[in-house]
Amino acid sequence: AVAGMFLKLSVCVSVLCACGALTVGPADRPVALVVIDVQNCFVPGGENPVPGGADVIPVINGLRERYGDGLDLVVMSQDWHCADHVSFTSQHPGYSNFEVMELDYDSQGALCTGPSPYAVNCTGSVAHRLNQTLWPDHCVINTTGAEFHPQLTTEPTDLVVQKGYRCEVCAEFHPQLTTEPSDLVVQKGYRCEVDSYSAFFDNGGFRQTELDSLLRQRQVRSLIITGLALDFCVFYTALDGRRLGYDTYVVRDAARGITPAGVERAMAEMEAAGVSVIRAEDVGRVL
Ligand code: VGL
Ligand code: ZN
Repeated sequence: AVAGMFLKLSVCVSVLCACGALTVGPADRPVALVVIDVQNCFVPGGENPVPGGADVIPVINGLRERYGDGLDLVVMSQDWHCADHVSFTSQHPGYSNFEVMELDYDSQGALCTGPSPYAVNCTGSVAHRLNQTLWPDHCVINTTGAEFHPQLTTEPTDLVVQKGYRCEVCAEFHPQLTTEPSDLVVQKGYRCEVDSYSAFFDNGGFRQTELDSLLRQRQVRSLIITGLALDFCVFYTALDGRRLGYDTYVVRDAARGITPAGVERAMAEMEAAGVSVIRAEDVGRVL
């Protein structure tokens, strides 16, 4: 990334020297490719599939070939849920997949809505009511060290049988997606009691991921956002990116949505918020 920045800086400087009047374009500061949630759980065959989700992979792999050539950083986000995450239909008896329920939180972001086991630290006054779409279990953190629920008593003499890890490789990146050690990986949605569509904030705006500060440290100006799902995680990441002051682009053919109506609404809201929707073939103009 540093080499890429220097290369770009020196090219800019020499162009400026050569033809003084040229204005410094948006590419005078680093550009990040942001790859949202391209995980097995979100492609057909996974637990929470986005129609055509796998089609974004070659497009994204192609975009990242410009790394060092105007593209300075690749950010990968992962939906990274507790097995009993509040967004899972399985946690809400009587509800169905894709139904929307209301979840109440206090001012600190503690869940006040029972009967979730996480609704224990609420101070009593509801400060936020969030609409929560309920999803099939997906993107469950897969470590053998996954902790027991804090309210569950455990004893060293217990015989522990680990079972029911519903998606062994679900939270891993899709195997056809190119990844590099220099990628910045952001795991989101690991607070069990609140969902997190955006790679910047949870859905209540209670907590921030480290993404914004990492991008600021690297002086990133522009975000090129791709991935899944266009009407949820890509959409909210793009709105937050714009709100945080980044020049924000969404690559339409490097993203897929869950529903056509959702995609239509997301596109309109993004454009209204100042996010540019572009095509992969136009990314060169942004770099
Ligand atoms: C997503 C639904 C639930 C996404 C994540 O990545 O768009 N959608 N969790
Ligand atoms: Zn999720």
